[in-house]
Amino acid sequence: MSETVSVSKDGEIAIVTVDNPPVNAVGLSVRQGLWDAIPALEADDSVRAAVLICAGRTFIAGADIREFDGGALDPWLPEIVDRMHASTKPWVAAIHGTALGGGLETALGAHYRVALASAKVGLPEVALGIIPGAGGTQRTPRLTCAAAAVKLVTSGAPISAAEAQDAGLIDRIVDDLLPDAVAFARSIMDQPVPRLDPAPAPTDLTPADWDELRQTVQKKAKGQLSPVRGLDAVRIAFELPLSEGMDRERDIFLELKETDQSKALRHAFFAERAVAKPAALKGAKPRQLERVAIVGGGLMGSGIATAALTAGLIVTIIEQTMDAAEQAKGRVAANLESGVRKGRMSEDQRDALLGKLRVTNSYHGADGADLCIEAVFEDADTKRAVFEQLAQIAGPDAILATNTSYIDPVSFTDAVPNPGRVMGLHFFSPAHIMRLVEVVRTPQTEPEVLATGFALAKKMRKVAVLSGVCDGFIGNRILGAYGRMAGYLLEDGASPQQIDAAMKRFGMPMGPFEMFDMAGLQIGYANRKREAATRPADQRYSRVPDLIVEQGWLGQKTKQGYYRYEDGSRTAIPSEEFNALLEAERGARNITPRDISDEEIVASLHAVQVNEAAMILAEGVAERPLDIDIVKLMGYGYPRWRGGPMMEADRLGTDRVLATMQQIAETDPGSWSVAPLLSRLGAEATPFSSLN
Ligand code: T1G
Repeated sequence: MSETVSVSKDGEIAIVTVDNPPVNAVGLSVRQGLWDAIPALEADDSVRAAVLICAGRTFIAGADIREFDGGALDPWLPEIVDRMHASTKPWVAAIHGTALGGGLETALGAHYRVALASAKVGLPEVALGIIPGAGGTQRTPRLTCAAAAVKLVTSGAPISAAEAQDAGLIDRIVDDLLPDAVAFARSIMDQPVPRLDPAPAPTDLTPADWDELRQTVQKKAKGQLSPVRGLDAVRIAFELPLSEGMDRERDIFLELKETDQSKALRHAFFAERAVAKPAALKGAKPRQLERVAIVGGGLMGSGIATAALTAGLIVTIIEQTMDAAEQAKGRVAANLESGVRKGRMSEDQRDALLGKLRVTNSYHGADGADLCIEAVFEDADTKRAVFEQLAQIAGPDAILATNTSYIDPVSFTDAVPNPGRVMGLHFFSPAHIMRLVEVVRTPQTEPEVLATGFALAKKMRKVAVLSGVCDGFIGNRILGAYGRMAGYLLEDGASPQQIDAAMKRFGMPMGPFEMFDMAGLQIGYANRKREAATRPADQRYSRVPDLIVEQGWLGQKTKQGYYRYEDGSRTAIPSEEFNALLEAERGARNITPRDISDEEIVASLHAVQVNEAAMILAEGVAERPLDIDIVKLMGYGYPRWRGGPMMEADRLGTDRVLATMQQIAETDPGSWSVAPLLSRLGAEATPFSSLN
């Protein structure tokens, strides 16, 4: 055996236990152990059947993703699964936790599968830019219908044990996993061992149906390759015998594993976990959280309250009047109702969560709170007043957090006693949906307070990234550079629709100008006024964003911004009025518009983000390039299959990004400096991944 696979017996039933914490990934040691166990049990006349079970919290959660960057190591999982399926003695997979990827594929190699009702099964490989590579696309279609197989493979989403049983992937749902699995094995050990029919799986789908399915999957994949290739592999199961289908699946799997998209998605997977362990928090223990008070029940405050309730906390919203407080409660109720409609919770769960919400117009709502979060108007004086009240009423050790998205927390909390308990918790709107939280440390914030912010984010099923203090922290500061460059490109000759279309082809959910129109143009206007005092005198200033706001064009909400909008529609329509304003402004600035290629737009907008990120890293506002990537992936819709701007810079070649930034800086030295990027990468243009 191996140190991760052991065999015991219960009479004539062999129990093969995989024990490879934390998630029983089927790494080399597990594969070797299974490879050896199968023939050993075949040769043991005292064994009539085998149960495959896992120790710890879950059944096998897949291949060991860390092995992907090295060469494939014998024994390969497909061969192990084939060997198990060819066994003359029946194997029963006993599933708890999540049987994912290679885990489900191993279970499909067994002849039967039993599971706890709480178990889930899935084939999430497409989320890693690959497809199942151990028979998942070939065995699933031979056990369930084409639609279910296509959905499992191309969505990557897990399904419950009950759904899997309905789909024919699980034989029985049991209460007490091991004894019930052994009993099940004993009940079938004298029956003929069931085998998958190697013939092409039957289906009534026509070639036209498959083509239509492929288009649907392609549209949903938004540029990602693996879902579409997963569909191709599933289709093969209905056209070729099993052995040929397995070969074709393996070819597609090996091809995708080497793609930039898969490397980026694997980077995102591990980065999403690494951000939770910043060096600054090493050894810091989070405090227990039970009660949260939120000051401000507007869009953000009610979203944060919804997330806190869903995380199991008791929540009090403090508003200025009872009427406003009741309106806040209504917003929370609407958010929870949306969760019911989307099947994320039952009506009873919704009611139970609402039962843990109090609303009040008194700061005494903060009595007994472990954590108070300020989510009022983005104005330092308004926030200062809130913290003065909280400092008087909340407990002396209560953690006091601000949801400010730009302003230095110290600038309005300097009067708070015990400043070590002050931090920023920058949620992204809508706060009950967006997964990113920037946990902002002031120079005084204690590590355990920050660790508590990270623990809160995890309870909310969000991803926290540690940020130091600067204008806009990590994400909005980079957005500032992005928006500034987009404005320059606009003045120099591009149109909003050209810039937005280029960025959507890059993979962004929307372009900068559609995004600004959606968010509302007055936010940027206020920020630019706030920044005016510190803006470098020789930095190019595009007046276009101010001119449109001063026209009363605030974006979607006024049906006119960079685009125009029909009543009740969010569809951005090129605007003659805007174009006229832009032309007039170009004339006033003596700018002769030039043709700007999509390539220049994408390269410029990427380079200035990476350059700003280099400054953020150099200042210690972010710890690692992967922190920057996760902020962009989780908070700004950056295409996950590119891994984030820093991963994209490595893919392009940091020397190319450096050259683009040098060109930009030479053209407009007052607005841009390449020094930060150059100092971060060095003349040898070190890849960012080596700095993680
Ligand atoms: N390989 C290596 N490490 C893994 C891993 C995996 N498959 N899954 C998790 N980890 C690590 C993770 O990095 C973290 O490490 C720790 O385990 C806990 O994870 C042949 C080729 C199972 C639902 O894609 O979805 O099979 O940070 O924090 O929130 O066709 O982990 O502690 O050092 O996420 O309880 C397919 C990926 C692989 C499943 C548990 N399988 N994992 O969530 O814990 S490809 C997957 C998950 C494949 C076959 C193909 C989740 C989880 P550290 P965690 P969790």
